Amino acid sequence: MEALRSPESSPNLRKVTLAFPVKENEVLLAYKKRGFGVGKWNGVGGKCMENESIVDAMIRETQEKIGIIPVEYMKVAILNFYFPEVSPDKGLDQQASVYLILNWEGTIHESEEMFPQWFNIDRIPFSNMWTDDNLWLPYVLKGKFVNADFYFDRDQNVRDSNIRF
Ligand code: 8OG
Repeated sequence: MEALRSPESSPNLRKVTLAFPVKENEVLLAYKKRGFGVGKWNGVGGKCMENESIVDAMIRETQEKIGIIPVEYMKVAILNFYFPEVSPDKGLDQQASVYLILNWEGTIHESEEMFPQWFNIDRIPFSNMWTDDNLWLPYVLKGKFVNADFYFDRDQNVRDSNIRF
């Protein structure tokens, strides 16, 4: 059986960003209309480009996907996603840097890839999200920093996790 990949054995995880605009007791989620994670509600984000900083990627992805430019934001989590049952060549293993966006310029709008909607933080649609999200999102929305490793099966369900607060 293949050993679980880990931060030590996979130091070069693909870097991705994930950002959640927040106001009062609401969080903005966006419905993914195509690509990886299609059909799920999620924060907004995507892959960092070569030679692009993580913050620059977070700002670019947010602008591309929901039309706003983050001006005040905070990093709230580093999440390592592993797919031990899928060949590493597929590039599914990745590290997400997660941000809350506290202030922004522009108007939130739909794009070809995502449909945005505000949700009360007590009514987040976890049953239509990645299955790890209910293990960390409630904590970061309450101001905790989360550092975690999640191991997924072929069906994109979490089969193991290691969460540090
Ligand atoms: O560029 P692309 O859309 O493929 O980037 C994937 C996006 O999906 C990126 O913003 C990170 C995010 N994402 C995962 N896995 C998970 C997960 O388990 N939970 C959440 N909330 N987002 C995830 O790739």
